[in-house]
Amino acid sequence: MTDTPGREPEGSEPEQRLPATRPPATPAPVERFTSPPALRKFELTPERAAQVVRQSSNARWVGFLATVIVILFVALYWFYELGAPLGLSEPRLSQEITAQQVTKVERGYNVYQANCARCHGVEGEGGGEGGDGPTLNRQDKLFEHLNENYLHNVLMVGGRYVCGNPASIMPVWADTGNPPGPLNYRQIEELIAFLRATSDVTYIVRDEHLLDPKVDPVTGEVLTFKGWRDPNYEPEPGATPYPDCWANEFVSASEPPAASVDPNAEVVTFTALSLAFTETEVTAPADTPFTLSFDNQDAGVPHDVQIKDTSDAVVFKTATFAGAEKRDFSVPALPAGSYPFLCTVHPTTMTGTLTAE
Ligand code: HEC
Ligand SMILES: [Cu+2]
Repeated sequence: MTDTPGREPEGSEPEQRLPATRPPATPAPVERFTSPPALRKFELTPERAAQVVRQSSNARWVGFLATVIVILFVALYWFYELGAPLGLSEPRLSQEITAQQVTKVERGYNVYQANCARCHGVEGEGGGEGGDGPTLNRQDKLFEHLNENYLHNVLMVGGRYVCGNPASIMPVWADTGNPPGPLNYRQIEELIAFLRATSDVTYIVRDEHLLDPKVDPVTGEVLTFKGWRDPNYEPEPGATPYPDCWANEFVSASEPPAASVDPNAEVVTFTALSLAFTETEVTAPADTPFTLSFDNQDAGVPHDVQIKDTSDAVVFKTATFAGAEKRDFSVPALPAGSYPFLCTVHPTTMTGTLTAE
């Protein structure tokens, strides 16, 4: 080879150059596509031939089974993930959602018992020992009034949201409220899940931190609870919906007609202040009608006076109204004796005895 083709030094071989000449193409002989005779020297023995047949049949089986396994796996996984037909199993995702819902309710139960039961009652029956919260477990209330949105707002804004009473004793609960309360958004969610939980599911009382089921130390059984809301509840046809403000729940219930008060009758005064009757021992004239003057001094809080006889039958009940307001009622003649009285809004804390003599 040289760097300067055509100018090779004298006497050297002439350089071969492109395009290189090719020998003319001759058609390839047919034998070229068959194996050379040397390779066919050894024929397959019949044993070897049988072995080859068997092996390829095995290989086909392996392939077939592998395909079947893959198909079965895909089918089973499909049903596991999306639910078997005919409702034989639930889709995995909705199982997971149910399980998380149960956990939420069970945690919400603990949050409720720790924070709310003292005012709203262990069972949501209202009027706990710490203050006087309204009932939360009434079906007509849970049906629509206590919806998720409303509960969110009440826990965010506090008791003043409920009836617009700025002096409400229920504080703000959410830590995003103003002023911030003690519960974070997860606890609020859990509380709402608990308050809306249905009564057809039995939940387990769990330890707040470990989530272990709590066991009754006496019977050794796991403690359980049920939701409050009856999922099949339907309001009576024509029933009025639950009032926007819980205080009106009592006001709208069977009011005694406002009878005209006899100006000459003796006046007996009942006073409600700070969720209590200021006088728990009251004296009234026997066998003669008298005027019950009820002075409700609790602004925004409904109270009433219900007088019973010793057999627990109601002999008289005033209207239920929010204070601060004073109203007079005519009480029919009572035979001499002693009569327990109470406020039906706060039946556990507001009680007293009326003596007719
Ligand atoms: C200090 C007592 C007290 C505590 C504790 C308390 N509440 Fe209340 N709650 C009230 C009072 C009182 C009202 C009525 C508001 C008003 O009109 O002043 C009320 C109202 C409500 C209402 C609205 C009820 C209705 O009929 O519209 C809901 C819901 C509620 N509370 C949930 C809770 C929850 C959940 C907790 C626990 C985190 C809780 N409360 C803790 C006293 C309390
Ligand atoms: Cu009362």
